Amino acid sequence: MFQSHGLAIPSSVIDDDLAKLSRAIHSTGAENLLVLGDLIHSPFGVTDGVRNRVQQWRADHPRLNFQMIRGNHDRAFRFPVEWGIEDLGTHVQDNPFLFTHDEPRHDVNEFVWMGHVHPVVTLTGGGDRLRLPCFVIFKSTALLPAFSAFTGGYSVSGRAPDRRLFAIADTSVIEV
Ligand SMILES: [Mn+2]
Repeated sequence: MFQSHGLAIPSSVIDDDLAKLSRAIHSTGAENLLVLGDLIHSPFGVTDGVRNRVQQWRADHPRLNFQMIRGNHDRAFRFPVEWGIEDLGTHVQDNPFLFTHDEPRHDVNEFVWMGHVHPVVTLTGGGDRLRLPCFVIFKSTALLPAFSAFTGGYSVSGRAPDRRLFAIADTSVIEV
């Protein structure tokens, strides 16, 4: 659910994102959903249509525990009560993990999961270029890929000794 520069994005993008989320919830049997910030890009993009669509989706998942950490884009946004979101503030600790949006915390011993950067990796081969969202895993920090297909990303490339890259290719996650 991202709206670029305050413009409303096509409702099909929101529908696709929500459908993908529903598939992930059903296939994993997840009871808890934790969003690491930037659920919305701009409050101006949350039209009545968007608000209602998410409300409808939420009603379809009544038993889901929906939690979120605030991102820089939605730090001041008042999430509709009907969305049923538990606001966890800037970070949450769940040993041995710490979840945050964009505030690296080097004062903790936990393994930190972060959003915000949403890395992508470009694979080349046979004259083709494929740009895929990816996880970047460092020794004590991991960067999550964006969930929405509408989101851009920070390009990472090449092998490095201090991190591993895992690309999302359709329904598979592969180390590259
Ligand atoms: Mn962000």
